[in-house]
Amino acid sequence: MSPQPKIVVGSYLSPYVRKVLACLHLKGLDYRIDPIVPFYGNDAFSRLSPVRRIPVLIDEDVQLCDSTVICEYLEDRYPSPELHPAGAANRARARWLEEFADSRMGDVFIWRYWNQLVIRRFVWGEEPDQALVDAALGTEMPQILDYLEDELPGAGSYFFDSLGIADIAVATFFRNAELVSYRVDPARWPRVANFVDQALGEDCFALLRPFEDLSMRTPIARHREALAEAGAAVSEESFAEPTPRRGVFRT
Ligand SMILES: N[C@@H](CCC(=O)N[C@@H](CS)C(=O)NCC(=O)O)C(=O)O
Repeated sequence: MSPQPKIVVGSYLSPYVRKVLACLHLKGLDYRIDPIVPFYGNDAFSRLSPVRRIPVLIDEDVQLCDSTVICEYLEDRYPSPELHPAGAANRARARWLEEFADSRMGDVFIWRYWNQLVIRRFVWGEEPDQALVDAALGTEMPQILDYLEDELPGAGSYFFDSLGIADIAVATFFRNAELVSYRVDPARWPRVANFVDQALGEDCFALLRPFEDLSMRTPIARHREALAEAGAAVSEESFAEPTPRRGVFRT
């Protein structure tokens, strides 16, 4: 009997969902997606994800939360192609870059920037806090870009020999930034600008673009239907409900 396709719970617009989808693609694994915005998760979603965050992976009897946990599970269970570099020191550095992306880039790119411009408007019907957006654009994003510019080995390069988990974890945040019209200044951060173009041009990201663009221009209540019509591999069942709830960690 052929294995059931994996189910990924979470919107195409989440950088953490995109990270998992990119890993699934690179490993050639089939999946279906329940493209929910996490605030719209129902009670069954709360049981699946006790902190009400996406992504969640359901792989037959295995249910996992957190993009890093999910990608490590995929790496353990489907080791080829390997998404971590060879050698203990390089593997540790790749994990650090992934952690830096998930935590620091997540904080700035998503909570201080995307949250203000997209979530506040389209989930809660609130105006953005312009001071937070300005601080992100003027101070915090440049600090992150300075750091990444130093960490990248050279123009046209990934962090290690070939596209891997560190690249995926970092690049995914730039796609959200791009969706709200942010572009890396190539004169100030040439390595990062080059890295972003190259990484986001890889099939594992590029194939998701139409579904991300569609999600951006479609009211949340119609995401699932519109994505299915556009050919996304949408799951049969959904963990969504019509009314949003505030998140466990932040409002
Ligand atoms: N560390 C988690 C972070 C996941 C996360 O923050 N997901 C966001 C969507 S981009 C979410 O579900 N937010 C809802 C909330 O925090 O209430 C991971 O790597 O999966």
